[in-house]
Amino acid sequence: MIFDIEKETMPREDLKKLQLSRLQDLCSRIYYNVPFYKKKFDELGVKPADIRSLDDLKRLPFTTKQDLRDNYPYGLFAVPLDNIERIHASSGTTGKAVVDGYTRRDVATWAELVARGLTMAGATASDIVHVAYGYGLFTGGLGAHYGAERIGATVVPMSGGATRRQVQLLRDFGATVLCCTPSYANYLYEAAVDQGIDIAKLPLRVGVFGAEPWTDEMRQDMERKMGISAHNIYGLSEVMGPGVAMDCEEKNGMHIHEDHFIAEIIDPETCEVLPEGSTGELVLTTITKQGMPLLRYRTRDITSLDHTLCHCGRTTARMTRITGRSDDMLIIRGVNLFPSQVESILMEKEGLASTYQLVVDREGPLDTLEVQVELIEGMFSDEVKAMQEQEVRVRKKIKEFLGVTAKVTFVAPHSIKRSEGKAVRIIDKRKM
Ligand code: DLL
Repeated sequence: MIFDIEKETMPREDLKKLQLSRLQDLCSRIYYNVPFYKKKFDELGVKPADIRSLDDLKRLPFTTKQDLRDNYPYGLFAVPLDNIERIHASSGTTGKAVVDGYTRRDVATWAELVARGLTMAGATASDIVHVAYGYGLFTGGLGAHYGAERIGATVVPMSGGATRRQVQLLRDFGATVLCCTPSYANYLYEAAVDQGIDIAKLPLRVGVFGAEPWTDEMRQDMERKMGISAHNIYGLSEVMGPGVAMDCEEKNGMHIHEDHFIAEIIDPETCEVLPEGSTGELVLTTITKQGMPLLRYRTRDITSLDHTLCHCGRTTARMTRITGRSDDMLIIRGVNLFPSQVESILMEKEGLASTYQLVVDREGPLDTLEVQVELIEGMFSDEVKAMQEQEVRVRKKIKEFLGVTAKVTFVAPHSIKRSEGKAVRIIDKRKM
């Protein structure tokens, strides 16, 4: 099913025309209403009227997370505060919070885009949607909530935490759709096993998982053990929250709602726009947002775009699974590495759980990497030798495929701290 057949299957030529007129409108709105953008345009000698084609986007300035921090809290709003209906923010681990303001229309658009995504995942008005993303300033909970209401589903606004109770209510309320981070879904699965509940036997049939990187191997594992169809959902607070892009039934990249966002891929070092199909940093321009529109926002997320037609019939571009944020990229003795690359290798090995951590440290001038991975229940062996041999096999594979020498340590089931939201995959002792 397609939520908005006209917009989601629009011929690309028409879509581009719509994008251009919305981009021109955006440029006028921000030039005349946001001093930060007026200054940037003036410095580059560009006026809104100079934007005559989508290609002219390249002439416009980028916006970075630092720009948002410098204009904290309301400096980038393009409407008077009276017209802001909602505020969300992401705390970030360092520095000031990054704030986003939504007008009434922005909230309605957001609900509609999440509704499109839920429909792509196969959810309908007959579903019971259990939302275990956190509610509050984080966009996950309320974003999924409004989207589920918009398709007419029954919403269970559970939020994160109280994991034992979540499992009981998943069973008792008969949820058919679960929205949470993939790592929390794994945690819920483990908690269910502990309580003697087999999630695969519950009515649950769809997972809407996102807010953190995860691999296709992890998706397959979750689909198998939980008896669900698991879909990837992408978004970020600054741009809207969940609902920027979503997997359809083909699970072959996430469809970007291009009538609302223009996506570009740039080289994060040179900021040059890369040719179609290249991997690089995703840059998003919000062409319909009123409250806090962003021009060429540098997401730091690494992905690539695919414009080929999808079998589902939608004409929008798809972004590949995010390998990681450029901020999360580790450089171990000169080799660039994302946690998700290690995850792909771990998930191929039988007996290893999906809970792992990369511990980075320094010995003298050299960086060291230790991969700690949990064994699944029943696989912890007293036979030290057998375990060591297995560890060596994983180490060799990491070296062979990623070019990094890592120490691999198998740890007991449930020994790595679980998160109720985004998983912590990197412990960087060099920074402590
Ligand atoms: O995580 C919004 C969201 C909520 C998305 C619920 C999906 C579901 P932030 O907390 O601002 O917002 O974090 C945004 O999380 O820039 C990515 O690095 C990462 N991220 C989000 N979705 C995915 C995904 C929400 N599907 C940051 N795969 C983004 C990989 C993701 N990374």
